[in-house]
Amino acid sequence: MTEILPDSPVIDDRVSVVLPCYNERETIIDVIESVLNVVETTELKPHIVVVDDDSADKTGYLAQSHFREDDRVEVLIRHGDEGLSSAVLDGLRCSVGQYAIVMDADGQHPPERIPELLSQLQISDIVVGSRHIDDGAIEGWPIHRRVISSVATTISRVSVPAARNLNDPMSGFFGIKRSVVDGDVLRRCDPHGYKILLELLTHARRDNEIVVDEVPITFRKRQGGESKMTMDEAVRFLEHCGGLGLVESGVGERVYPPLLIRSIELGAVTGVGLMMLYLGLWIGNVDGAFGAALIAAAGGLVTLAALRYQRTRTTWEDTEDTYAKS
Ligand SMILES: Nc1nc2c(ncn2[C@@H]2O[C@H](COP(=O)(O)OP(=O)(O)OP(=O)(O)O)[C@@H](O)[C@H]2O)c(=O)[nH]1
Ligand SMILES: [Mg+2]
Repeated sequence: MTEILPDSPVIDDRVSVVLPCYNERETIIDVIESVLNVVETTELKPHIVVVDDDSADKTGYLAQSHFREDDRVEVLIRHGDEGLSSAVLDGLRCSVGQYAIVMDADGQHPPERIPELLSQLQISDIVVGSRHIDDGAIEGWPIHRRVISSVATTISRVSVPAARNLNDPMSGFFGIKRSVVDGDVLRRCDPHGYKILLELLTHARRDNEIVVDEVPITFRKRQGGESKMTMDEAVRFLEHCGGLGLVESGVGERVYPPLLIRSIELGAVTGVGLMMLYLGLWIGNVDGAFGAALIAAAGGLVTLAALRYQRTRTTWEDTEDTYAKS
């Protein structure tokens, strides 16, 4: 009988691919099948973790029933509006093996680039699928989307030091060595909004040097379903960048980033509100209706900001804001 040594290292030859999804029933099955096929061409075995936030269109249940017999696919269905970044963190918590890949479930990220991410992970800790390096591309984005994306990329590079040397810190397609995001890093992450890569980069490099690289990808058109990008997500993104800047500067150790960021927000909105009030009173002498509208808008803005501040807790995760999924 073969003796199994109790301390023999267990080598898991699987790679986890985390697929966060919300209302993606049109694409989820195709995406999972493509990922399975691509990973099967590598030396590693696929382990898919679908993380669904109880989508109204039952994306998670669809994946669950379609792959019921396939133990390569795990589906996590969360209840209670938790959001993209925390879905990725939960997916990473369920990951196995040496590496994990994170990608969208709407068909925009090319699964055929997974082998390249994996091979680059032999020498790097985090490998980002980048749209903004040679051979990278974005299909079919209108000009306004390109402008918004490049402004957001600049904001993240300026405010988040960990993003400074990356061409595409906003990417949602990346590979990561699981040793880099051990329990401690995942515990420290305080997800807010869409950009989980910024969060992971910031916390992973707090204790250790990490090597980050990029490989080119073509970001395709959505293969079905609808974008979840909203104005509210844009505001959260700005808050998140500010919060991560505080974490990296060390101020975040002394003051809770969410409270400080929301205080600054409330102060700035109150300033703008006062200017609108002054303008409204001034214009009101010439055109009463327009002046009154401006004064009402000023009041509305300041009330919203005050409500947002009042709902803020010490972590972003516990913070309620004015956002609700449709
Ligand atoms: N679990 C979970 N997944 C989400 C949530 N919001 C978005 N997603 C998924 O995250 C991925 C990225 O979201 P998208 O809306 O495609 O964002 P995007 O690619 O920046 O925007 P588009 O280019 O307009 O599609 C998709 O797979 C979404 O289904 C959420 O709240 N929870
Ligand atoms: Mg998308």
